[in-house]
Amino acid sequence: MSYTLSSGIKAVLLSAALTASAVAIAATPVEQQKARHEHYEELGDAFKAVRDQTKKSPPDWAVLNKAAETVQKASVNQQQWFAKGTGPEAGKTRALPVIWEKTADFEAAQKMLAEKAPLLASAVKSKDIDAVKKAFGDVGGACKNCHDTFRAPEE
Ligand code: ASC
Repeated sequence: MSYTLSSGIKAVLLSAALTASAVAIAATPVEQQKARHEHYEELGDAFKAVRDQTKKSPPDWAVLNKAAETVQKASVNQQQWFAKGTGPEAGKTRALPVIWEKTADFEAAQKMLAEKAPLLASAVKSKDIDAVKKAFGDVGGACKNCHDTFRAPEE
């Protein structure tokens, strides 16, 4: 026996599944801090991988491509990592309270990365090393711009 589901039922099931996963992701503020930390470590590692490759001649384009895609994915919807209540009030973090005080400024800083990261990914795809180096510099500028204001310096 086989069942066919209407698209309406499918939509309901899909939305239920997404809600369940969103609940699983939500977790406690401390767990969210940990997930955020790991996520940005991964972004940092990918960024460093790009840097390493820009110093090689020729670069490993496959490594570059994977890293640039990781950077690009991470540039999308960064706000998801900064839920209210996940600042220093929740536990040890370098995320500064100003993130939740000057939200428009914070979102502008996120936007800088969202705009630069795709340029890095497309430069890699076209194997244009000069464009890769330029885009890498711009992406690094976006990282730094945000960190300067919204992240506490390392202890
Ligand atoms: C890194 C890293 C950053 C950026 C930034 C670029 O390797 O961890 O946050 O580069 O320093 O200017």
